[in-house]
Amino acid sequence: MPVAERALTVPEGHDPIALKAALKAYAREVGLDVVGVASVAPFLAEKEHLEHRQAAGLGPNPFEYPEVSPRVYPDLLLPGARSIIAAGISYLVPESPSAGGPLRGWLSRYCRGLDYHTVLEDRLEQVAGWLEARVPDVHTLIHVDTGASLDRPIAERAGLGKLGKSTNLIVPRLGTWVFLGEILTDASLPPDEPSTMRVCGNCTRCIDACPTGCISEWQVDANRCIGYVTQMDGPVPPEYRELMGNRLFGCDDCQDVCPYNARPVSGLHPEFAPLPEIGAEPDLLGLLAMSAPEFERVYGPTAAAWRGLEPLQRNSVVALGNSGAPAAFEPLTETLEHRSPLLRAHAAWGLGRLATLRPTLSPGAVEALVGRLAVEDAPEVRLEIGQALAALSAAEDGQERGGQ
Ligand code: B12
Ligand code: SF4
Ligand code: SF4
Repeated sequence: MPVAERALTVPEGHDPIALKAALKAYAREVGLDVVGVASVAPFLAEKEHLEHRQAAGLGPNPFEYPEVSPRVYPDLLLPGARSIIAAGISYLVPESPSAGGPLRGWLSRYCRGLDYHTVLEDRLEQVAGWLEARVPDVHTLIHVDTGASLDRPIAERAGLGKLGKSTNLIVPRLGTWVFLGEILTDASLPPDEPSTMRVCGNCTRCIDACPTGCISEWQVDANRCIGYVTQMDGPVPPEYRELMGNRLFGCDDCQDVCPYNARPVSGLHPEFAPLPEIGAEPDLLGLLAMSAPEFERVYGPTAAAWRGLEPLQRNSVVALGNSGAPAAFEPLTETLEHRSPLLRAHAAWGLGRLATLRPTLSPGAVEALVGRLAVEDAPEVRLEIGQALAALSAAEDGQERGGQ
């Protein structure tokens, strides 16, 4: 019988309400903090919004599932789907003391510990297995982040919390520091009511704090979000480099300022604590010197590894430039000789930036840049060197005029 026509049975002696209650209790037992059930009704407001974004050229972001329909009609993903079990897991852990020193980067909280995709998927698999053991012939489909499902709107519909202006889901007691995932199923479970919590009001803290100004109420221009920029392939567009500061992967500014994150519960899941070998503030020079196999060993278990080593090294070079530390001068001049043109190009920018922050380093930076230009073949690197030299010359002119 086709799945859609089948009336799925529930365990003997259980009604759907009891089944849902038992499932939620089991989900908490396996380490999920919030669980709810959403209906599979089409996400029509989201459909309109996604289409509007596409028409305006604001989406889809390269990390989003490209087609709209499977995102908003859940039964296109799992034929006969009747319910979506939405789950969230808190990832906030108590902050460790700062590693200190200028040559340190910074990792967003979501990628400091074990990769949440693996952790959450494992737990959702246990819940799906629990359901499959009780409901004959049930089908399930698990999504965590990378699937077509709209994790946030599903979680909101399932009553897990409310979406804030920053677009992050705010969960009572846990704040926004919550990973989301879901199980689509053809088992019929009674949906939960969406939360009646009223959020945000007149607050605009996330909008005001965002380094690139990419948040407008309830939407983010994803291509301008530092969370995206730090993960993109290829060169970082120049206008974002200063704004990145020492961020190596992700950005937490809109969450750090959110009043719902003022006193959230933390430390529920030590698996999300920074891995001891990396910490929250990785050593920039260590990352620059790292080999690919070493990177796989050290960063492989985290969510910061999926783009590979080069984007993190590129971001380290940007962070060295932004550090303004004299100790960054030598590593940057050495990186001008790196075999990767991407790193050489960013090293040229980094030297220009460093010497703008520390004018005493300017003559040495000019010498290194001119020396490299004499032997550099890659047009993109030559261009960056030219721009760095022009920026330094403009800065010098400005100082001379200021000194007159
Ligand atoms: C692509 C993506 C990104 C992109 C774009 C983010 C964005 N805001 O769209 C980038 C790379 C920038 C990004 C950054 C981050 N991400 Co991200 N990302 C995703 C992903 C894969 C898809 C999101 C998506 O489809 N965006 C498109 C927009 C349109 O959809 P949406 O935000 O899901 O839903 C909004 C719309 O539907 C809108 N909407 C609906 N109808 C209407 C109507 C109107 C008129 C308007 C204005 C809006 C509107 O309301 C919803 C929320 O505001 C999801 C996982 C998933 N599969 O859903 C994770 C996900 C959203 N990301 C997550 C996280 C943790 C982050 C970061 C915090 C990581 C970091 N520290 O750097 C930042 C946060 C930035 C931010 N303020 O959003 C979590 C969020 C958890 C939570 N509690 O909210 C998710 C759910 C991953 C997960 N499974 O846990 N991310
Ligand atoms: S993660 Fe950073 S850049 Fe992205 S929306 Fe939030 S504050 Fe803005
Ligand atoms: S910072 Fe303010 S406006 Fe932004 S999500 Fe939090 S409460 Fe809402």
